[in-house]
Amino acid sequence: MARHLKIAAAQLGPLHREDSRAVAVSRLTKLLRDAHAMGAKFVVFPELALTTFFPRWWIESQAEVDARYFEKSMPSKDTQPLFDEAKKLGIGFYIGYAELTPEGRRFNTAILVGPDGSIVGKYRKIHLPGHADHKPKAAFQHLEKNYFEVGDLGFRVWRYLNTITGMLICNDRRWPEAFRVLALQGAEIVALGFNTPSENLHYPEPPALRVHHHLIMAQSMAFQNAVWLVETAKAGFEDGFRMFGHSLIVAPTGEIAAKSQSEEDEVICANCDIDLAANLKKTMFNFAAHRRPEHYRLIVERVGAEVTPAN
Ligand code: CDV
Repeated sequence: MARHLKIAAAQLGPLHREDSRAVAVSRLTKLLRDAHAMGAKFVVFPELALTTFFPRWWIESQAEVDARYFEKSMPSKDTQPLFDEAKKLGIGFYIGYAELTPEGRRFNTAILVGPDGSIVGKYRKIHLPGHADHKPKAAFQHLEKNYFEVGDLGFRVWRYLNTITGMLICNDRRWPEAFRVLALQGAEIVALGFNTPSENLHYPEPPALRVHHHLIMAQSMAFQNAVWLVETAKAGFEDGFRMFGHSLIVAPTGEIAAKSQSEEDEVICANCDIDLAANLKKTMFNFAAHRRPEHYRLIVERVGAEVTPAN
């Protein structure tokens, strides 16, 4: 009998600089209840879902950054109500947050929480976009390389709600390697939260084109790796800076099963047939039969492109 799992993407509208953790947690808890009312058993929240997207600002005082934006424990007194509500409703969830470890290391992190409220898995973002240097003339910045270390936990999957589930965060969705490493471990679901500015920091680009790239990447990554892909945005004009919505649930066929309509708090849900990928995995994307890793060595040996013609 086919396995079905009702999965929700719980999109957040803007969270402003002045919004407290209590505001964020109460909105997340409301979204969780909405998802439960739709029958969801697994809810995917965005990247850095407890605060505004602070890497858009250069902030001199690390003490201020740590106090305002980083979590020293998870759950904490502030976030416990979300865990309690999820446990009460019997729902599992993915959520992203800025992690400050006891050793003083900082990561852009996501966790997978079981329906019993326990933390099942942790992922620390590996593809950190943007820059580390201060660009005071830019309209906004993207300082993830300043505020976070590259994740040290690798790309992993977990047994979760009778599926095999992996986690990624935002910019990871642009890198086929990340998905393939999850797929090679048997991933059936990939959960991912994102914050993507509607404007390009580096050069003028129509916002619609940025959404187009987001959609084609999601559809191709889901299909080529035969996984259900759930991508959840934090969206809207956050402290005046716009980020697009377009939260998605994509089937292993590459078809969009659900898509958000707004740039506000919004839940979308799909009844996902986890076994939908079985035929694809036995035929076109039967990795064991068709992959040729002996010809893929450059993928791990070379980081940047180098012009190396054969003639
Ligand atoms: N939070 C992100 O990782 N955002 C990047 C932007 C900077 C391009 C993204 O890939 O959406």
